[in-house]
Amino acid sequence: MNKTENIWVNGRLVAWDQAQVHVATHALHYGSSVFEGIRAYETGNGSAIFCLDQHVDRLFTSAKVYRMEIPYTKEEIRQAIIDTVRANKHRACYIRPLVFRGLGALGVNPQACQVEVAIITIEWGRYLGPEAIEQGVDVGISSWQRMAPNTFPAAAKIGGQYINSQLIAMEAAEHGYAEGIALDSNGFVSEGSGENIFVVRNGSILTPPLASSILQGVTRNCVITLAEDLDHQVREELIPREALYMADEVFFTGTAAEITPIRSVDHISIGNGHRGPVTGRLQTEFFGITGGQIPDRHGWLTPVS
Ligand code: PPE
Repeated sequence: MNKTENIWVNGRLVAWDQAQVHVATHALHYGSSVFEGIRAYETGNGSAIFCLDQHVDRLFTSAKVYRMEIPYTKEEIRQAIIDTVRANKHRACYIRPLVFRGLGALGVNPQACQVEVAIITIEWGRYLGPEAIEQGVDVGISSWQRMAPNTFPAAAKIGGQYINSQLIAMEAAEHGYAEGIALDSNGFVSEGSGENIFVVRNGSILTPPLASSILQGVTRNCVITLAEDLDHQVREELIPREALYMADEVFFTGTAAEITPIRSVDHISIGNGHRGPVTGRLQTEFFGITGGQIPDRHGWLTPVS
């Protein structure tokens, strides 16, 4: 990770080396944080932040679920994100807003701890490797499941929940896979450690519903919209594991992963083992819009300057 010049911390921009926390920070002990991952793209007409409002909304929703009061308004956070990208003179970057419980008490109940906010921006290329977008990735079903619905609020982007993602990601790497796919507590397909998943078969597009313990991805929503623009209906329904092996195409979506084709699952090749036509058309739209070559017809881009 390369240092950037500025990090926004509790209302002001500070130098990278100054953005530090105390070891008694509650979030360090218990994962008490909510966060976002957002991308800014070089559009050919300056940089622009993708789906800024949707991400800020989800940050506040995650905080609400976790009974955490963010000490800024949505508009203030929105502006702070723009200011940080601008201050660091990025053309394209990954933005990480983080809201966490700081100092106050060491017990489990976090409510005595102050809520702190930071916004970090870094340069971040292809999440699953430089060739992934064209070649696709090899993935495996994880032995770790996503959390059962009465254990953690999967739809909220809460720091501590990412222990589950870390176990999935580390196990996948250990097995030589680019990523792992978790099943939900009923055994249906849920999502990757940091991506939503889509399945294409006989022209229909399926994706797991919110009840399969997924994060309701911003990119997932955009891809559903783009698919509809291309006259494909997307159905949110329970997906059994074998539907992955039987699929014509499978792909991941996420801010970091963008739209990444999956070419094999558990060493079983998907379709003909190459990026499929539906995935390709969705990528053309997605990268066309984020790259500024296709008009931003859904109003997804916020210019930085
Ligand atoms: N599921 C999970 C568990 C998840 O973490 C992400 C985002 C998604 C789905 C896709 O959501 P969205 O980005 O709104 O389309 N994962 C973020 C974190 C990746 C990381 O390594 O950290 C991301 O893509 O920014």
